[in-house]
Amino acid sequence: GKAPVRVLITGAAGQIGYSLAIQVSRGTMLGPEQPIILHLLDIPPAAQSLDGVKMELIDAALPLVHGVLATTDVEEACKDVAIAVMVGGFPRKAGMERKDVMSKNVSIYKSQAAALEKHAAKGVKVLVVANPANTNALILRENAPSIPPENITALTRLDHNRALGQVAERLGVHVSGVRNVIIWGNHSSTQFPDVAHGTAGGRPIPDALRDEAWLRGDFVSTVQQRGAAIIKMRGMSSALSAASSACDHVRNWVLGTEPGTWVSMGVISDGSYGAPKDVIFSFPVKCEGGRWEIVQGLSIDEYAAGKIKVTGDELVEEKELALQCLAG
Ligand code: NAX
Repeated sequence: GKAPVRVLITGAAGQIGYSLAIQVSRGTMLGPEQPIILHLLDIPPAAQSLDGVKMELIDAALPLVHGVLATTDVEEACKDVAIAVMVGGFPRKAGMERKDVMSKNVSIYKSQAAALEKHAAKGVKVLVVANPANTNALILRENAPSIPPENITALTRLDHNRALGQVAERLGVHVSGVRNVIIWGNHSSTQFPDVAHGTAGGRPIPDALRDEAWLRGDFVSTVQQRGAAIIKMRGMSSALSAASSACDHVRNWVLGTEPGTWVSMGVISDGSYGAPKDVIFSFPVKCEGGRWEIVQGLSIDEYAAGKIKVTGDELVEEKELALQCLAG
């Protein structure tokens, strides 16, 4: 059989971590043939709960799992990991300034970047889930110069999957027939969910729907605000869908996207489509051989260009704030 791959999950005692640990363990992330060793990291106040998660993973008698390391030591957690899913972070609490939240995450991502750089396997692939996801990924990149920038990504696949789900519900078709939607920009309420190049049952989505008002109105705001809508319903934020989408992101990155299909990933921007350079920006990407590539040549109308500008501006602003925090 294959040698086990070490997969790091930070924030593993949290609610996404709880869902992600079992999904990874059942092969959703790396395939049903790939054995894994889980590295679960959290902070000392969550140590007991983290040990409880480890106990449950033992109890689930999982054939793919060849070991579970539960630790609060960042250096130990990063040792030889080939995949790192960064779910731990400092959430924004009511009444907190954006700058204060940013500075907490800057210090977390700075030290975790250093530990990854020092201890992770060569070629480690990093996915940042914790918010502000794009900018946390950028901080990680700034502080881990020996990790190739293309190996550091942020999660916008949940937004992408939400867009697929909304279109499928609206058309009354199965979600597997809907493809090639795009999330542009930031994983925040400025993101631009775009169906202009997407298809449903092989037909262009705009033709299948024939409802431009919905596509430019409620569709966009529903996808942008879906996280808040879930919190309102559950009293907790999205967790199973976030974990499932994180598995989709890594699986496509490692094992490839289907021919003729792209997905959305937050990746280092080269300025394609008028996005600002050197921020982590969500683009349509195709993956093959463990590498992603931004899909080129899509036409961008004035409406889309305006939306890309707004979310790009926000990312530049977040970057400036993060760099201020980094400078002290
Ligand atoms: P939880 O609060 O349930 O879990 C977070 C866990 O991280 C906690 O156990 C906490 O102790 C741990 N943690 C905090 N600082 C840490 C550190 N320095 N090292 C290791 N662990 C640390 O939050 P949960 O609902 O699981 O959400 C996790 C993160 O995902 C949040 O930042 C959230 O905003 C973000 N999300 C991002 C999404 C995306 O699409 N990119 C969607 C879902 C989610 O909202």
